[in-house]
Amino acid sequence: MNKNKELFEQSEVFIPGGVNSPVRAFGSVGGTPIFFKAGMGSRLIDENDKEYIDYINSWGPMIVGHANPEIINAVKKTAEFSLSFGAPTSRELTMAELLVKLVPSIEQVRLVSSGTEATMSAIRVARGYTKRDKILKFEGCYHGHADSLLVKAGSGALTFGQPSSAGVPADTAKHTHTLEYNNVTALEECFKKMGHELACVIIEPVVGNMNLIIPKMPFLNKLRELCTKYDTVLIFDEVMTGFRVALGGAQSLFDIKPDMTTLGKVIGGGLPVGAFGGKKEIMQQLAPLGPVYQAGTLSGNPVAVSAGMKTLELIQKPDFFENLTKNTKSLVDGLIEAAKINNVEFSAQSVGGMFGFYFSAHPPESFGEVMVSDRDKFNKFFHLMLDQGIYFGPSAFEAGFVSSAHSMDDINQTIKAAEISFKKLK
Ligand code: KE4
Repeated sequence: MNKNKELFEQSEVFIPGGVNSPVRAFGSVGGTPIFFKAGMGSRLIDENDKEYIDYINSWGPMIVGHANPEIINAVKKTAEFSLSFGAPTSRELTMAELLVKLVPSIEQVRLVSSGTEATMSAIRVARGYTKRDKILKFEGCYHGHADSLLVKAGSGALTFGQPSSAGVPADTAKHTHTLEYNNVTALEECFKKMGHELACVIIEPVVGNMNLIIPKMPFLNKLRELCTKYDTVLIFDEVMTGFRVALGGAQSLFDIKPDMTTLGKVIGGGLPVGAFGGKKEIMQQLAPLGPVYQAGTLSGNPVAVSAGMKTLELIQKPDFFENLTKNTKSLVDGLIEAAKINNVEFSAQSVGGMFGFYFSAHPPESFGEVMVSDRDKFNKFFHLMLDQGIYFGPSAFEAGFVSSAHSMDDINQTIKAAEISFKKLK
């Protein structure tokens, strides 16, 4: 009996859709989700004891691989002194100091327990600071599941073809405007029309939630210029790109200084940590100092922060991102070559330790272009690779991730499996 099937059927009885997060349900790729029981380095083991090379990394956090001994020890040591206090600890001070040091645009930062909390809070403080209600996001970008942000969202919301969610009051959604990513003209027109009404713009500075899309510099520069001109808060949602594409995040790659940054994933090392921060004058709006309320029982949780701190320590090692970027590029180049040999229309690209691949001639530059890539071929390829023990994201709208635990053997094994898969796809 396939234990994954058994467990999934049981889970569907007690958990909506059998999962605690929709993208895990394999809804768009079909088939049965894999139930994992262990991870080690670049590998995962499922309940049937089948081994996989993992390119999801828990959607980003596991950047130094699964069950990293130094992180596990840090968590064990902290846990021995209780799991939570609901009071300040020196550990979260150390984390805050480190985030301010590594991300210079952040003058003050507050820790929360998820990326959603980070973006939800950043939007609220931007609205409180500017006393404006309207916000601007980009079609296909996903910023977590707060009501204001589930409007033409990406990731799971896109995977299920429901870019806007039920349950979000029209009165809420009406304050959220969306534009096409990388469209400078649309941006200029929008600001001309409502720039003075916009509290903030929130953007994925490298998109990972409608698959991977790289911004065009004129677009990012124009965005920065217009936000400055209209006193609109520019929020870089670096929950996925932070400490993933570079030590200083995407903002360090493009040399653009946002007014606020949201973080998550890597800064928790696999445990629940999110953060939002930015200009001190904006962050001072937050309770208990200012009128914008925001709170959390487990915000800055010492055990979660210890996993994040150890992760951030490990990724600061010399050449960490150089090697990660090189290995990720080797994977992408190998996949492109394997597809070319088999005459399969395919493209792929990477930024730091994240990558995207598409069954279209060129990497997409916008939501519209993502939608025309061949999803049926993606789904077939996904399963052909999964059968060979290669675990990519179960959606054509997700980016993939390489960790420092992925060896060149792992990557070469993946490319060999891709050659077999592309041959079958022809
Ligand atoms: P969480 O609330 O899931 O920690 O973070 C929300 C979030 C915010 N901003 C960006 C740019 C994000 O990518 C995310 C979450 N990413 C998805 C993966 N595409 C999480 C996976 C899931 O939803 O299960």
